[in-house]
Order: sequence, then C-alpha cells, then structure tokens
Amino acid sequence: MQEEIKRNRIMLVGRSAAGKTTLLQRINNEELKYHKTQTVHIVGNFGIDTPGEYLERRYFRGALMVTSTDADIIVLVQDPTEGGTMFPPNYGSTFPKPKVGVVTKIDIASAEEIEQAEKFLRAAGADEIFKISSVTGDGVEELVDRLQIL
Ligand SMILES: Nc1nc2c(ncn2[C@@H]2O[C@H](COP(=O)(O)OP(=O)(O)OP(=O)(O)O)[C@@H](O)[C@H]2O)c(=O)[nH]1
Ligand SMILES: [Mg+2]
Repeated sequence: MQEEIKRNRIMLVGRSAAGKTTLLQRINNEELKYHKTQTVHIVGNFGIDTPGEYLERRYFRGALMVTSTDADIIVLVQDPTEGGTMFPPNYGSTFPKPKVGVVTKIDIASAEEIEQAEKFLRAAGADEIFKISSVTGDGVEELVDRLQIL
C-alpha cells in the first residue's frame, strides 16, 4: 500500500510588491503576470495569497490571524530591494505555526541587500530562510521541497 504523504497549506505574508503572488504563480506553473492582490485568495490547493495591505495596516491584522488558521506553515516574504522591512521584530510569534522566511528577487538584489533581508526575516521570527527568484526560478525547487506542498 502506498503511504499518503501529507501536503501542507501555506499562507504568504509580506508587504505590497514583495513578490507573494508571483512566487505562487511560479510554483503553480502559471504565466507570471502582475496583478495587485485585493483580497485573500487560494492558489491551487496549497497556497493562500494575501494582500500586502493586510500586513501594512493594523486594521487588517485580525483578518490575517483568522486566515492563518487554515495554514500549516506561514511564509514571511521579504523583498531585499525594499530598503527596509514591514515586519515588526518577532512578528511571527503572533502565529503559533512554523514560519519559513523567503527572500525574493535575488536576480536583481545585491549580496548586501540579500543579507540584510535575511536579518529582517530572522528578527521577524522565521525559523528557516530560503532565497529565491520567481523570474529565473532559482531556489524555488528547494523551497517547494521543504514546504511539502506539491
Ligand atoms: N526581478 C524580479 N521581480 C519580481 C520577482 N518576484 C516578483 N517580482 C515583481 O515584483 C512586482 C510585485 O510582485 P507581486 O508578486 O505582485 O507582489 P505581491 O507581494 O503579490 O504584492 P501585493 O499583491 O500588492 O501584496 C511585480 O512587478 C513582479 O513582477 C522576482 O523574483 N524577481
Ligand atoms: Mg499579490
């Protein structure tokens, strides 16, 4: 008998333009196409995409908490070219779930920017960090393996 492997569901959190939707498109083998995320939406049977505003505005933080109950892993998404972070220190502790940090856009970021982004994610409470480019696909396979979503 074949053993059923449990597949995880992930919720992506990060500021506007961090690269959440594009990463989900890449994982789901969709054409990379920019559209602003206006509300929570489900991608495939594995991804919960959220709008950047849910992190940026205090008013929406409760919505993220509620949405996260359906997720097995919280993915904190950081754009290294942002020049700062929207994640408060220890932000991840609001979610009693494993937290994986993802540095996006490594195809256009400098080594220093990537290193700084990693520090932001560690400070936010990411247990592990992956560095990826949704454009070139670098690092995406390793991330997907770790998340056990496909
Ligand atoms: N060069 C490069 N650009 C990227 C990468 N990932 C995303 N982008 C670009 O960054 C912009 C924003 O990406 P989105 O994926 O829409 O960002 P988001 O986090 O979903 O933003 P909201 O929906 O506003 O919360 C788009 O123009 C993408 O093409 C990447 O890995 N490399
Ligand atoms: Mg989006």
